[in-house]
Amino acid sequence: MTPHSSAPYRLYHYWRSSSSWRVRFALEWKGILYEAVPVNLLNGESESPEHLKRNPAGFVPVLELPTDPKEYLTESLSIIRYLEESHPEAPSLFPKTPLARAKIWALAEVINSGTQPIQNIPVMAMLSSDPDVQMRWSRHFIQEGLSVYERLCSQTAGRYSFGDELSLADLCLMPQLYNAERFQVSWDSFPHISRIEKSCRTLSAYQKSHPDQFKPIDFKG
Ligand SMILES: N[C@@H](CCC(=O)N[C@@H](CS)C(=O)NCC(=O)O)C(=O)O
Repeated sequence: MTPHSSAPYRLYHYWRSSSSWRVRFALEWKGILYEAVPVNLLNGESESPEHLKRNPAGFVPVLELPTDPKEYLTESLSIIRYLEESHPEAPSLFPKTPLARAKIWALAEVINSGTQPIQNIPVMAMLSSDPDVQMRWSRHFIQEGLSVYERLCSQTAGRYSFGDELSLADLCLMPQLYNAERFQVSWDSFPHISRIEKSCRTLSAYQKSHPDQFKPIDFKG
């Protein structure tokens, strides 16, 4: 899908990748034009020489900058920080004080380092080829991650994870909840997460960046 063909940024992404959704969400929130270029994680495209030149890990997302020569940025949180710093005029995703920023980074890292990597496709493939084993593993670690997030954000949450302003933390939490749903993990017993999710759902940036908007028409499974 190419929402804006003359856009300055090009985002290599996969529709269901939670790390990709974080960056799509940030771009939409900040109103930054981008062209979304799909990279298939299921058919070897992410391991192709072209993609490995963009990211040696073979992961998405990758943000291509309109520079000459082209620059490729990897790691979703680093990309979002780059967008924040290079578009300071656009709505911010980071609170002003160092203490507040440290708290939203901590929440983001509960997902980014402590939860998402454990249920990445290559990790699951190394664990077992049995889908039931993979399911039990993922459910366990998603449940754990969300439980930590709930307790941590109980000190800070308002409408969103940190007060009443959308932040990087929410951009990490929403895609993780999408994964939780896929793995049949409920967050009904987590009142803060439930409230934050309801708030985010109403945002047009959430809706426009949602995986459903990018799902290939012929996708089966
Ligand atoms: N820490 C990285 C994680 C990136 C990542 O794990 N991407 C996944 C999709 S969410 C991926 O590309 N996996 C490759 C694969 O499944 O083969 C980031 O935040 O960008």
